[in-house]
Amino acid sequence: PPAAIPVQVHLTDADIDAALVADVRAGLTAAPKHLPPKWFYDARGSELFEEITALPEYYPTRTERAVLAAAADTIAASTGMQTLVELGSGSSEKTRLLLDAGVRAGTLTTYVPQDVSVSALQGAVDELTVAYPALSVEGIASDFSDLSVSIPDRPGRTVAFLGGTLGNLTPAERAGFLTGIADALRPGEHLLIGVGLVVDESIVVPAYDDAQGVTAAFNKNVLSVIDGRLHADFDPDAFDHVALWDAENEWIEMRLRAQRAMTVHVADLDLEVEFAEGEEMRTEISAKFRVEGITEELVAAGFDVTRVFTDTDDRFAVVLATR
Ligand code: AVJ
Repeated sequence: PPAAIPVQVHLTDADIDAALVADVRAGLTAAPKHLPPKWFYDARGSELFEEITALPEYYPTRTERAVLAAAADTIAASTGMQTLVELGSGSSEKTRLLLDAGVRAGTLTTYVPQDVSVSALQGAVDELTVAYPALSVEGIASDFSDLSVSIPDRPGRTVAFLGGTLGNLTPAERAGFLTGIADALRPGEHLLIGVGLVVDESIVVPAYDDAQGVTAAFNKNVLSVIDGRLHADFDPDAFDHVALWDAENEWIEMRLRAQRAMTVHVADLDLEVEFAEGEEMRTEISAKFRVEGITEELVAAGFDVTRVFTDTDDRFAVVLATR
């Protein structure tokens, strides 16, 4: 096999620490308190997320995989993709469907997986370099929102943002992010985006509140991350996992609810935080979309929506947009 191209690292531990410090200070001193979902994903959190994707209740991952499997050749043909850039590639497991289709079509030469986790990225790059000897695989470790490094200049790009992660952004953040992607692309280049669709509450809530408690452990893990990295003394067991459907905003909101009044110390921030009994802190929004809504957002950002692929139950959409 060809020698692996080392992952390009565009964020240092110092950058990550500075971002964590700023996010935790802002979130724990706000009313109501909140923490951004990006800090779920240390090694343990990434492992728990992988477990979530295999749960019977968590339909998004397997549904998106089925949609991609059915649509991959059509996507390859209609994009003529030469370069596939994947934002937040993680393990790149579902992406193989697109890589296979791009290779079958004879157009794809380059895969650029981007992720915030250097270790996940290095593992994926090593495996893909062996599995796809004809492709050049160039890993980029960065914050996905840093689009000038996350979307390098290469010919014939299709940018993929899969898994429904767009739903973790607020509507205003989404608008800025989608516009930034449009600005990074040339006319005729593509964006492929996976989004969860609005489904009945009886389907979506269990997906974020599973019977085995894996999602609860994933949610509470963010407190262990803060304990470990900022020398805080959160007791994750003193919080309950909450997942609720916000029907007005059409998003799932995950929260952590304090079981009792307590004071938490965050040594590295020289911060003391009071929690009242029953106080809830938001840890994630996971917005679900309607095809008309995501189409409007993409058009507002400067894209044409070329194709919308969905599963037969209309639970998940893969949207192909063209700059
Ligand atoms: C990885 C952001 C797509 O929002 O469904 C899973 C994360 N949170 N269970 C999602 C998650 C709770 C997931 N994304």
